[in-house]
Amino acid sequence: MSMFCYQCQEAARGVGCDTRGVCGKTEEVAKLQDLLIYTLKGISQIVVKAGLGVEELGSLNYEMLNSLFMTITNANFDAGAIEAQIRKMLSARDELRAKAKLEGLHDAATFTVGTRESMLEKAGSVGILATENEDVRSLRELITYGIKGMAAYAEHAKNIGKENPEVNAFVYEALAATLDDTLTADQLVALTLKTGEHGVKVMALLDEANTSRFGNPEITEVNIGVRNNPAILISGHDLTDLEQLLEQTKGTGVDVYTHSEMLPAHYYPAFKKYDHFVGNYGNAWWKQTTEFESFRGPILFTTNCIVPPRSEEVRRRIFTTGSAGFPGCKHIVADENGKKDFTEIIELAKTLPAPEEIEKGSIVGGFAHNQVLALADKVVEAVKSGAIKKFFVMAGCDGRMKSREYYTEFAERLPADTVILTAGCAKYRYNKLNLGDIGGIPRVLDAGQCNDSYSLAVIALKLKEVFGLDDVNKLPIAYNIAWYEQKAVIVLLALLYLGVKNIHLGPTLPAFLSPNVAKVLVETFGIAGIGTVDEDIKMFLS
Ligand code: SF4
Ligand code: SF3
Repeated sequence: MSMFCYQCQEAARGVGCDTRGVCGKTEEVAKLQDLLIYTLKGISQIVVKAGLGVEELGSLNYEMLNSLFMTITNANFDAGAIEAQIRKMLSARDELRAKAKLEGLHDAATFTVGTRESMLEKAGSVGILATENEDVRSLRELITYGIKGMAAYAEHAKNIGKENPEVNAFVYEALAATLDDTLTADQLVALTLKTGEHGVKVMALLDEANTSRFGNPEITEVNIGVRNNPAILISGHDLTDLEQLLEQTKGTGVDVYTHSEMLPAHYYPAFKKYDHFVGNYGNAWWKQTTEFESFRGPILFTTNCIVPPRSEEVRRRIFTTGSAGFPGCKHIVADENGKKDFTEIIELAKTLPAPEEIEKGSIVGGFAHNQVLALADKVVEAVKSGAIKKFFVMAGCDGRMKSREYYTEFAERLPADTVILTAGCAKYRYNKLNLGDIGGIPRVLDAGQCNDSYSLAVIALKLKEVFGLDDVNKLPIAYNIAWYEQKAVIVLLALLYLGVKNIHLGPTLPAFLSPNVAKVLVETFGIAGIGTVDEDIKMFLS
């Protein structure tokens, strides 16, 4: 077997990708990502064993986050960039080890490699399958994927100048633990929950960072049509990149549109002042193969989810920044102050035609915690009067699989006295349906990006308080979550930590859950998969 990866929902045959990723990841990139993760584990062991505090580690904290982020599904396909990151992290590791003078370190903390060839050879023996016991492997990977999602959110917060030392410290603690062969399955289960606890912390941190810098999201109608100017499409999750792009395109005659997970940027007051911030173009990430063709202008990827472009013409229009990368696409690096120069993208946009219209009209969103709590009286009244019978949290990710049509049908067939709470790119399965409203409250309330699932938890906890309940599971809220990549893993672990039970997860359960680990999740938390739309609606409403 040349590679092995099973970290996302589209893992080949529901088992794992072993020759080339369904996502387009090559064997080389998969192996280099494995080696990068292995290196981070080695660094973590040194940090933990030497008892180093995160405040002593300087830029290493950020580089850990960035490295983890580079290995998230669909974030970085550039072998050269990953190789360079391995070299950077190996030299940081060796410097740390020289200072710490520790005995009995794991191979991850001491191995050496030279050429790319030797890296690939080393990677072959340190990947996922190197852990033989399938339950231990399953728990180690579950924790590692949670940490990847956590790192992505921590990196966004850090870009806005917000850090939580506890989150940084936990990244080392958790990664070091994945090398520890003395830990029992029970101890790893406990660590999984602790990962969820830090997931709540990191989402709270990012929420604080975003809202303190850009204001609280508010109800917003977002245009989904186009204007007749050249334009740039921005995708991914990083709002500081968007802010810089909007500033630099001001007065240039170039419009800016969001794609996929960048849509919720329109809900923030800080971005409403830009007249050239026109609207959202297209749908969830996986539709980019056709939508980027019709957009015609340059595209800036600030994070995942990149799909390998079908043509050279589209590839030439794609730019990446931050942890994102794709071979042959220009990568824009920040200077030491975090400033990025997007001139080349803007100049290219001016030479290209305006986007082709693929839709008309608008969609509504902006229902993060502050906005929903401002409407709390109305919501509580609607629940008390019976106008709203149940809320359905349908947050998470979208993906290519046909089985995801389930979520559109589910939304369509829910009774008219139910409300969908959503966040993440899962929303594109139903945010353009005409589902109406209940006394002025829209039936689909979009809180924002996947990290804004935090808002949904805050709303649930507030409702619990308002209704005087002792358990969040007594609320009329059902959880039918769709997942794809590792950010959804940290969101799920955070919800479990908050005590949410009976979460349904689809369209398929993770391939990385061994039967025994899946059994623990089912028995302890009531986690379940999905069935047919009609049966599930009946089950949720009963
Ligand atoms: Fe396969 Fe998903 Fe891994 Fe890509 S990220 S190689 S699709 S399991
Ligand atoms: Fe989407 Fe990739 Fe997960 Fe942020 S952009 S939710 S899939």
